[in-house]
Amino acid sequence: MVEETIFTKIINREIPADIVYEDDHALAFKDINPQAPVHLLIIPKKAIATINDIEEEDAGLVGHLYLVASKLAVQFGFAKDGYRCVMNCNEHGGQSVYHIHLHLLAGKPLGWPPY
Ligand code: DGP
Repeated sequence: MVEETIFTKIINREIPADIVYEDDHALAFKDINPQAPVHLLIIPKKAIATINDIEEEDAGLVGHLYLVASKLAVQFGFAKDGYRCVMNCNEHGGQSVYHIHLHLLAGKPLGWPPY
């Protein structure tokens, strides 16, 4: 069984979040600690701990997170200027919440590489 994280509580409305998108399979909300002028998190409603735990049957769901990202890019008006989608994995990847999430960062030219 996957351990419940703060993101399950956000999905279940047990704790507040600034939700910007929801459908049957995904939720998107503003990051509590933004690293860019726009910093959204797009999560599946299904609790998957890390990228390592994604299974074949989740392929469509993970692809769906990117479709949500592109919709939000249009909605927020930064599709043309550009943006970055990042999913961190485990300690060296900088993952702190063990429920996969796509960071969507935008609103300024973003530096690369990220160190
Ligand atoms: P990561 O380090 O890749 O696991 O990213 C986790 C992100 O989750 C981090 O940028 C901060 C954000 N976060 C953690 N707790 C909360 C919360 O309670 N609400 C919101 N909106 N974001 C949170």
